[in-house]
Amino acid sequence: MESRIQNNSFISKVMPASEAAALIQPGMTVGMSGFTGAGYPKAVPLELARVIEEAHARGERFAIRVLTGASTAPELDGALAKVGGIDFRLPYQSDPELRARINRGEIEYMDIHLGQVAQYAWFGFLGEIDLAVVEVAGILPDGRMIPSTSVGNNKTWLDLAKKVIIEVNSNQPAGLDGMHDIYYGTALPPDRKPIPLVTPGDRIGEPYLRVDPAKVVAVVETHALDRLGRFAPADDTSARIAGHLVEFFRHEISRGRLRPELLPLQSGVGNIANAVLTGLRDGGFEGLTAFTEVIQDGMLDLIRTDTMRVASATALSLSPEGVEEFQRNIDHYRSRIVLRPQEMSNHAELVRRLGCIAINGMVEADIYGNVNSTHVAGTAIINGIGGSGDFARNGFMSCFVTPSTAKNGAISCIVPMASHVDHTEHDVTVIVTEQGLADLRGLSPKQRAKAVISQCAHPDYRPLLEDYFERASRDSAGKHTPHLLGEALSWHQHYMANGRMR
Ligand code: 0RQ
Repeated sequence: MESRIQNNSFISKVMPASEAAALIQPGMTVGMSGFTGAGYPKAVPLELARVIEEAHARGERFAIRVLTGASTAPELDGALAKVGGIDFRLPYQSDPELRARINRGEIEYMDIHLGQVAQYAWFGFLGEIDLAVVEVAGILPDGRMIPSTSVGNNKTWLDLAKKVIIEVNSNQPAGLDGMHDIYYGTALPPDRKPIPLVTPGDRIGEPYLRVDPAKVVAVVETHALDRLGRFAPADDTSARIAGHLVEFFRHEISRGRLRPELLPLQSGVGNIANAVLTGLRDGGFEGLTAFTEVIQDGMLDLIRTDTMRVASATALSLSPEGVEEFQRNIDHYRSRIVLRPQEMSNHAELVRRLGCIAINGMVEADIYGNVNSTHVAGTAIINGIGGSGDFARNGFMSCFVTPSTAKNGAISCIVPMASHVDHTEHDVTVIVTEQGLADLRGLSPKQRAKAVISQCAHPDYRPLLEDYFERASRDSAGKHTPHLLGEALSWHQHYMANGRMR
C-alpha cells in the first residue's frame, strides 16, 4: 500500500475511516467524488452513516448536504439516506433508498445540469463547501494525485473545500495513471478565455489533481471495487431502436449532412443507449469518436474493436466483465480514452464546437417534442436530468430514445402533453421508439405532432393520440400548438387512478 501514497505529509495523515468520519459535523456541505457508480469514496461515508445513526439514537439531529459528480452507490447515497443523514443532495442520483426518500419529501434534491455544477459552486450559488471527500488511485511524491475511475467535480471540491479527506483506493488499476486530463485554465466571468480543445482526444491540462496539503485533514486507505452494474442483453425492442438510428445516420451520410465517421457521439446511461452503441459496431461504422460523460461496456467494445478511435468522458461505468477487459488491455484504453472534469466533458462551448450527436434515454415525449427525462407522472423523480441537457441543447443534433410503452403497455411513452419537461421542443431534433424515428428538424409544432404520432406511438395508443390532436386542432383556443387544457394530462391522471393510461 505504501507505493500508492508516496508523499510523507500525506502518509502522516493516514487514519482509520472511523476517525476521518468523526471530522464531519452536522450541517456541513460536503463535496464527494463519484460519478455513475465509479470513483466514489467507499469507507468514510459508511462510517459517517454509523456516526449519524448513533447521534440519532441519542436524540441529536445530524444530517449533511451532499454534493457529488453524479450517482454513487449503496455505500454512499444508500447508507447515508437510510439513516436520515442527508438534508440536501445534488446533482444526479440513482440509489433506490435515496430516491424513495426524495419522493417521500424527506430530502431536498436539486436536479441540475451536470455541466453546470462546478461553475455554480465557483459562483458561490451553492454556499460554502466545508469539506471534500475524494477517492484517488494514488498520491505522487510531490503531493499531486492520480484520479480514480471518475473525475466528476473533484477538481472543484478540492479547490473550494475548506478541508479535505482523501481516500486512496489501491483496488483501482495503477494503469489509470496518465488517462486523465485535468484542465486548470478555468476562470470566472468576465475573465474567461476560450477553452483550447478542438478534437475529442485533445489533452489541454495535466494528468493529476492538485490539492493544498495544508487543507488535507485525513487520508484513508481502501481496497474496494466500484459499484459494477450489469447491462441487459439487447432485446428486440432495443435492437429495433438501434436499427432505426443506424439507418437514420446512414441516410444523413448519403445526403452529405454527416461524414462516414459521424461526429463525436454522446451516449446516455441505460440499456438502450448501450444497445445503440452495439448497433453502430454491427452496422459497419469506422473511425468513430465520442465526447460524452460515461463510458459503458458498449463504448468500451467499440474502442476494443477499433470501431472508435478515441473517447472523452468523465467516468467509466462498466460491468464486472467490462472492468476485467479494461484492466487486461489498459494500455490500449489509455491511448484511446481521456477522462476529464465534468465541467469539461459537458461544457456547452465544447459540445457546440465539436458538434456532438447526443443520444439519451427518456421517460416520455409529447406530441410536440417536449421530453421528460426524469419524472413519473410529473411528480416522482427517477434519477435526474444528468448531462442530457448539456448535450441536447448544444449538440449538432439531439436524439431521444425510449420503448413506445412502459410497464407492459400500461403506459404510453408518447403522450398529449409531457407531465414534466426537461428538454423543450426547441432542443429535441429526433425521437426514436421501436416503432420508428421522427425527424423533427425544421418542422412546426403541428408538423412535429403528425411525425411523432405516426412514427413513434405504439399502435394501441396511436388512434387515441390522433383523436386528441384532431380535436385539439379544431377546438384549441390557440392553433399554433393546439391543446385541450382540461384533457392534456388526463392520461397521467388515469394512470395514477387506475394503473394504466387507457
Ligand atoms: O422502470 O425498472 O421499474 O421497470 O423507467 O426505464 O426503459 O429501463 O430505460 O434504463 O434507458 O432509463 C429516462 C430513466 C431511462 C434514463 C431513463 C420506467 C421503466 C423503468 C427505466 P422499472 P428503461 P433506461 C447521461 C445522460 C436521464 C439522465 C440522462 C435516465 C425505468 O435514461 O435517467 O439522460 N435519463 N443522462 O419502466 C413511467 C414512463 C416510463 C417509465 C420508462 N413513461 N412512465 N415509468 N419508465 N418510461 C448520463 C448521465 O447524465 C450520468
